[in-house]
Amino acid sequence: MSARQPGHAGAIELGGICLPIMAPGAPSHIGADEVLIPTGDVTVLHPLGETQFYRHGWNSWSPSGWRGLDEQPLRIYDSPQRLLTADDAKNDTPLAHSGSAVGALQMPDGKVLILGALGLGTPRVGATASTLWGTVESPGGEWYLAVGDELTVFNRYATLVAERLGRRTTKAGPVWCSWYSFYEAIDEHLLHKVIDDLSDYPFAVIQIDDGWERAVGDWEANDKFPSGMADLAQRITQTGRQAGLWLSPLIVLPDSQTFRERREWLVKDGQGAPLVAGYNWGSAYYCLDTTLPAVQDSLVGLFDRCRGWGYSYFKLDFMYAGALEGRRHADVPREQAYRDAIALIRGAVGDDSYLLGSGVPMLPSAGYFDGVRVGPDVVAFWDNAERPRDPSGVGAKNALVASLNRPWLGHLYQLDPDAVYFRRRRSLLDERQRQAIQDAATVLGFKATSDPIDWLQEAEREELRAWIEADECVKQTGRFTYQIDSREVDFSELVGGYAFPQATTAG
Ligand code: 9PG
Repeated sequence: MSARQPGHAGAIELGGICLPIMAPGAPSHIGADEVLIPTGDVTVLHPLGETQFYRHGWNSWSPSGWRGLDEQPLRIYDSPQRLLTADDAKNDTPLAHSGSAVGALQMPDGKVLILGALGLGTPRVGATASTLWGTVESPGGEWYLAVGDELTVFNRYATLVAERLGRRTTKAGPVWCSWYSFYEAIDEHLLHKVIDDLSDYPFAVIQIDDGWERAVGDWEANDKFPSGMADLAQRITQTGRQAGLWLSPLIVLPDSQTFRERREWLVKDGQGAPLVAGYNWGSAYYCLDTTLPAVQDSLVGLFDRCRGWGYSYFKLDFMYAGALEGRRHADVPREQAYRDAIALIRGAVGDDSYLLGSGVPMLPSAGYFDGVRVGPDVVAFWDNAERPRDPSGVGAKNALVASLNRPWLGHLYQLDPDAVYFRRRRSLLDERQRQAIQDAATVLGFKATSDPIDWLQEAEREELRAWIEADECVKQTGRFTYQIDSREVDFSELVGGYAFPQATTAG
């Protein structure tokens, strides 16, 4: 029987409610109020009406959070280019509340009804006022269906995913990253000064971001780094830090030598032309076909080279491109093609390198990445007024909202909500907003900043030092509430009542 044909129709009782179910096979109980259902298309009838739905985004930058079923679905509006980069564009629709891998409905007694996939196959979960449904593009893991306390069932779901896909437990110490101060305007002279100024601060990692490479696709030092990348790594490691490097190893820009000379290495679209994998740097970019042996050899060679330079912390960006639908050499389901590629990279960098994923598909990254970005890019202002209906747009608010809606992913890898600012100059964040992003990094357990020491006032330097030295005791007490040591932190007001401005168009 095909996974698409319902092989089972019946009703089960979970948490005191009767739930008629159509599924490929019968549910089996693994607890009083939780069942596993075979992979395939699942529909659960529910009595909850137009309640709140939890939508989970496909990759690091995709919108995640709770929305009323009577509201507009949570998604990226008005920007098809952005959608291609920051969510699963193929499955996106303005016509349904739906998301990737897991979804949940709020019950009147405060519990939730959750449906989550325990494997790959590009699972989707959506809801209407009377159904909670799951679909897969290709057969994957089983479904987890449960009723219970919100934190309990999400944590249980993540634990079951980790049992099947794996989890990494290596933790990175505090990170200094070049992006959120200098962006691409880095050179070795500037970074030498930054590294010297940081010498007295207990950062564990100094990570060079975008701006060092010849081109996206050609991973050699550009003219701004005449001493080479090994020299820079050495300056970092000789002060006792781990040297970190940004790469987007699966994508290429048209101005790269790789694109010009290795056209046969690219994933193709339906017409046989190179598949457009997204837009950034003012251009379309393309994706390497990681099922090709020549591409695999090139990736292994690239990471051997970076390890040889002395880097052991890698921020791997725009990785979702390896999981886009397209024509590849081997006919492998797209999330599996991605997972095979990151398994290869993990093998090449070794078990002792730290891999931070950015723009990664969330579930398929479990077991290989040590840390994962869980929201869009932060910036030193609160909201992105120029893109009001794009929750993936850069901004402290969007980064905070997405990240704080994903704490359960912490069972799979470290959660990076993006950099914290200590500087008050060159920032438009008010103190409450600034403190909230600092607290989010504390509660999610990944501490990073981009502030160069000479941008900070004396008091800010001491705040930074105290934060990176602190080892707080954190406990989640509710959806958006935590205890940090003896301090209660409630993000609800900043993260809760998030709603789109009035819609101007439907799509
Ligand atoms: C370097 C940057 C930084 C940053 C990453 C990533 O959706 N988008 O179009 C989109 C574009 C850029 C982007 C994220 C999303 O930034 O998140 O930390 O490393 O690349 O170029």
